[in-house]
Amino acid sequence: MGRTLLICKPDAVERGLVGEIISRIERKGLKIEQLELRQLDEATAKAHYQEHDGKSFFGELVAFITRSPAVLAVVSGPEDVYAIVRSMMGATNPAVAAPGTIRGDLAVSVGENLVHGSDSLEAAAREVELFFPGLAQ
Ligand code: D4T
Repeated sequence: MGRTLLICKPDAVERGLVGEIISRIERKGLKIEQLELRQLDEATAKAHYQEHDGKSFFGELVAFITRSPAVLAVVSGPEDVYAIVRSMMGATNPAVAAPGTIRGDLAVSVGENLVHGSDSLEAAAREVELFFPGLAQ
């Protein structure tokens, strides 16, 4: 069994696409273990995106992810569930995200690309613990 963190970013909530996104995850056969609408604070957003600290888009990224509530989900499935969710999301840039993926079907902007998914086993463990501490116990 594996777990991963999925974030329906503020643009997904604002555009009313949370149901569509969660529905795709459920139809795929993955399980929603935790689901919460939450306003992220700046410190949590910076911790989550620490690998991008210092990049040109870091300020915009933190401002975007904290501008209105996001929906946080812990998704469980097979060991490589993080990779399954990533492939369903499509490429970071919606211009090259394949049709059939969440970003390929529903997004047009790199800055507002609807979803975040953990990109490795280690990232999944770290991110689930950051947003839902104690879940692993
Ligand atoms: P996240 O982390 O949101 O799941 O996206 P990805 O894993 O697909 O992409 P990423 O970590 O490379 O980028 C994180 C986040 O930053 C935004 N971004 C990215 C941006 O606004 N401008 C850029 O040039 C890049 C590369 C989009 C996703």
